[in-house]
Amino acid sequence: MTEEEMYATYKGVYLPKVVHSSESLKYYEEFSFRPDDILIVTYPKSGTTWMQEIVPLIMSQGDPELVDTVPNWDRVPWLEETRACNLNLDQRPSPRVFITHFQYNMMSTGFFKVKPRVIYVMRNPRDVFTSYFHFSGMASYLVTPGTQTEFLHKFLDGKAIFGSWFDHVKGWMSAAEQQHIMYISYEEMILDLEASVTRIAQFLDTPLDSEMKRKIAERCVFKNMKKNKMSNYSLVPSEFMDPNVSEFLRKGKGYCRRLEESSNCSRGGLL
Ligand code: PPS
Repeated sequence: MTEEEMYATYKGVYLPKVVHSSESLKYYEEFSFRPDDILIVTYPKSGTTWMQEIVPLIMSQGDPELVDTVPNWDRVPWLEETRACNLNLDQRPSPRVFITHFQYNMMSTGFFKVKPRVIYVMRNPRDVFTSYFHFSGMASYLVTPGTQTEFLHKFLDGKAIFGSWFDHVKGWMSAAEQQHIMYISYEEMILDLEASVTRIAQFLDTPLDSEMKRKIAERCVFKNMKKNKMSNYSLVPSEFMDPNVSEFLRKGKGYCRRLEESSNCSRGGLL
C-alpha cells in the first residue's frame, strides 16, 4: 500500500492512520499540560524507548516496579496516539511523563502557554535512517520501505512518518523555551550512560546517590533492557510488528567517533 492509503497528513507530515485518529489529534491539541510535566521529545528511532525506561527509573529513585509491570507505551505514553485518549492522563499524579514525536512547530497552544520541561533526544541521522529502514520493514502499519536507496530518498525528502529529521532537529534546537529544555544525544548515552543518567536526574531535580545512578545505568544498557518484555515490544502481536523481519531493539549502536574526539562530548554538543 502507498503513503496516500496508509497515512494521513497532519500539519504537513505523514502520520500512520492506524495509530493516530482524528480524535486523538484533537485530544492532543486540547491537552492540558501542567508546569511540572516532563515531555520527552524524539524524532523516531532516536532513543524514545530508551528514555521511556530511564526517566521513570530516575523518577522512582530506582524502584523498578513501574518498568517491570507497565509496557513502555502506557508508562510514558505518546500524547498524539489514539491510546492516549483512553489512559485518563488528567488523573495521573504529578509529575507526569509523556512522549511525543512531534516537531516543534506542531506543538499545541497549551504547550507554548504552560512550558513543561522537555528532554529532547537526538541521534545521528545515519543511524536513525538505518533503524527506521528496518523498523519500516517490520511494522505493518508503515509503508514497506522498498530498497535502502528508495527509503533514503523518502527519508531525505521528509516523506517518512513525522517528517524530516532535519526539520525536527532544527526546530527543536532553535526552540524559544531553551531554559525548559534539556538536549541530549543517543551517542552521549552510548558513550557514558551513568553520566547521562546523572545529567537527566539533575535536570529533573531528582537527587540520586552514586550507587543508584550506577544501578539505573546498568539496568538500561542495551543487553539488559532488551530482556525487559515491558520494553522490548515482544508483547505486540507479530501481525503488527514482526520480530522475524527485524527486532525492535535491533543493534543499539551509536556512531561515536566524532564525539570521542570532541571536547563537547560531555555536553552532547554534536549531532
Ligand atoms: S521509536 O519507534 O521511535 O519508538 O524507536 P526508538 O525507541 O526511538 O528507537 C529505537 C532504536 O533505539 C535503540 N535502543 C537502544 N539503544 C541502546 N541502548 C538501549 N537501551 C536502547 N533501547 C532502544 C533500538 O535498538 C533502536 O535502534 P537500532 O539501531 O535499530 O538498534
